[in-house]
Formats: sequence, structure tokens, C-alpha cells
Amino acid sequence: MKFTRAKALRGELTVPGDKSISHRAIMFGSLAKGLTTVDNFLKGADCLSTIDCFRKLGISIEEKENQIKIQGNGLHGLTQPGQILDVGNSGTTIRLISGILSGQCFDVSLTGDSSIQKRPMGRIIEPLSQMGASIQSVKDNDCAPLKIQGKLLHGIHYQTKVASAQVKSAILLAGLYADSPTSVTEPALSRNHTELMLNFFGAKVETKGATATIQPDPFLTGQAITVPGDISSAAYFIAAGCITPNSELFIRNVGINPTRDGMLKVCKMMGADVTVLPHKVQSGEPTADLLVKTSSLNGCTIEGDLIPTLIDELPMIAVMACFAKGTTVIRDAAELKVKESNRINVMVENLTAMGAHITATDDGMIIEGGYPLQGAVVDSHLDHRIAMSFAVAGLNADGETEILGAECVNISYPGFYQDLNQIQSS
Ligand code: SPQ
Repeated sequence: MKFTRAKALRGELTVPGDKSISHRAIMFGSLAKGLTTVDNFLKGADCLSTIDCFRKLGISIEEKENQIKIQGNGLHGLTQPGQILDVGNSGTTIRLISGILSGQCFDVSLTGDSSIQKRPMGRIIEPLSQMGASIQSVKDNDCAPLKIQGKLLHGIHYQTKVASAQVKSAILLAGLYADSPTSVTEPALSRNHTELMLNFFGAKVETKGATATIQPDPFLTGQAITVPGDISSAAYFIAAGCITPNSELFIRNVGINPTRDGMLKVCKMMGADVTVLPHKVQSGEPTADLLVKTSSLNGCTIEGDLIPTLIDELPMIAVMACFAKGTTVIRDAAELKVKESNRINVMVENLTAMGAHITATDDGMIIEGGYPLQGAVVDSHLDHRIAMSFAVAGLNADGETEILGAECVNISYPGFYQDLNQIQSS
């Protein structure tokens, strides 16, 4: 797919439902008793993989009038699938479902695509094994495929090495099936959708600082969930509105959970013209409309506890930094290396090809702003966040930018290119 310079971006848009929340709505609705409805569910490939896995685990999940309806059978209502569960490209699906499957009374195998088969699973295998789970990496490389034999689990207190909502959630979900409370302490607080939504369904999860504790064997009751717009998807339009001349974008109904709103904090640090108009809390998650205007940006340092609140937005922020005055330093973000691609290497390789002044570090990137971008052929490495970041870069570069593997945006934002087209003024 090819992109050339945009003169202006103007208009209103609504980004699709939050990916993290959509996954959890399917999972927890499947474990609750009775009907759960999910409105504004993200029909991206990752969340469809989660639906597929829970259907294979015996749960009835239907789509009716644009609403997902899940007939949950309760905490002990899953049945052994007749085949291997395939999570596709979704790290969230494989890590969270592993926590749930560790406590069942049947065995199951899990796999995913070539990217998933390279992502680290040792980070969940270790704590789940401490809880008594039997979970093996079939190729003995700490990656998928995984084989899980359901066991009786024990509550533990686990200190994670990285701030990861997927690791925390896997442990808390296994904790539903344990014989005593389970707690997880993180080096910094990661997104807390699991804790919020489990409580919404009737579980008892208590959070103190960066420690979450779950009581075992709760009675979960089906709920009506409305998924807010995904701030990680909104991030492309926030950045695009800031760096494209003559632009003004109104983005409706974006989730602004404080464990996810680092992009808005960075906009403030860079001096971006972004107005947050809070409106309502949906299913326990705060939302807002955002008004974004062309901005003159300054470089900044992004580090520490802020990193988990914007980890998926860092590729887009790296592009924004090319348009800022001065230096932007991103550190404490080594986790970027183990996402759908090595997002440090891929950003540095592609932005360098476009003429940016960017250096990779062990745990982030250093970007000298103010060097105009030139169109180039860039490889998405089939990573949706890379493809979307370079579509925005291409609208602000001289000449033509071609993105290889551009269709991978279907993972989290199937209508992305249509939405980007719709706001371009000729
Ligand atoms: O699900 P997946 O493939 O891991 O997706 C990504 C993404 O960019 O969409 C990461 F590659 O988002 C993760 C995110 O990075 C989604 C997530 C969640 O829903 O719990 C948490 C983050 O990962 P982690 O490992 O930091 O917990």
C-alpha cells in the first residue's frame, strides 16, 4: 500500500472498540453464569481468535445485531476441545487463556502463527508452574506451541520481572481456580482491565499500589459490557492530527483508563494541542472525546512507570518525535523487543530508511527531531502497530511511502485505511 503527503486532516471519527477489553469480555463472559452481551466489540483478527478458542471450549458465542452474546457456563463450565486451540497472532489470547486452562480438569494444546511461536512464554510458564500447573513448551524453547494439563492449583504471591498485564492476568485468572488467594506484584502498574472487569462480573480483586490480589472460586454472573474506543487505535489519529499541517480531528468515545493514557501524557509533555473532554464511565472504564489540532512539538524523555501505560503507542510516538524540536529519549522499554516484531529494531530500520535521525538503545530509542522524512519502502514485518505508524509517517513525508504487508492492520483495526482516507482533505 502506498502513501503520499496529506495537505490536511479534518473531521470526526470513532475508533473501534478496545482490543484488551474485547478479549477480556469474551473470556470472562465465558466463565460467568448466564448471558453476557458485548457492545462495540472489536472484530479484529486477534479478538476473533479469542472467540474461536472459547467456542472450541464449548461456549456458545453468537453475533446478533452487532452485539456479541455469550452464554457462559460458569467457572467450571468449559469442556475439553476436540482440537488444538489456535490463537493466531494474539499474545493476549495465549497468555490469558493459559492461566484459565491451567486450572481445568482436562488437557489442551495451544499454538499460534509464526510471530506467536517466537514470543516468550517462560514468563507465564514459571509462575503458573509455581501454582502447580503443568504447562510445557512443546519445542522446549519457552515459546508456543504449549501443552497444558489441568491440575489443582495453589495460591502464590508472585513478583513479576516485567510490568506486563498479560503475565499479571494469567496469574490472576489461574488464581480463580486456586485453593487460596493469589497475588501479583509488578515493578510498575500495567493496564488493569482484568482487575476492573473481573470485579464487574462479581470476583474479588483488590489492588494496592502495584499489587493485585484475587480471592479464589468466586461466583461470576453474566453482564452487559460496552467496550470503549481503543486509545491505542486513537493514538494514530492523535499523532496524525498533531504532525499534519492545517489539521483538526475530533475523536469520539476513547477509553482513558489511567493505566493506558500515557499517550495523552506524552502529548502534554511535547506541547501538543490535544483537548480531553471526559464524558462517561462505561462498564467501569472512563471515556472521553479528544480534540486534536496541528501542533508544534518539543522532544521529551519517556521512561519509568509511564512506559507500561503507552507501550503499544511507542512506535507512533517515535514517528511523532521526528517532527518535534530537539531530542526525544525513550528508555525502560526493552519489552518492545518481544512484541509482534522487535519494535525497536523495526522502527529504527524503517525510520532511518525515511531519513530520520534515530538510534536504537538496549531499552529504547533516541530520536533527533527536525529532519524531514522522505518516502521509502518500509516493511511492517506483519506487525499492525508498525504498519499504522508508517501510514501516518507516509502522509507527512516527501514522495511516496510504500508499506509492505500493510493488510496486517486487520489484527487490531480492520477499517484503519478507510478511516485515514475519510479525514484527508484534498
Ligand atoms: O495481544 P498482543 O499480541 O500482545 O498485542 C499487543 C499489541 O500491540 O496490540 C502487544 F504486542 O498488546 C498487548 C500489550 O502490549 C496487549 C495487552 C493486554 O491486552 O493485556 C498488554 C500489553 O502486553 P504486556 O505483555 O505488556 O502485558
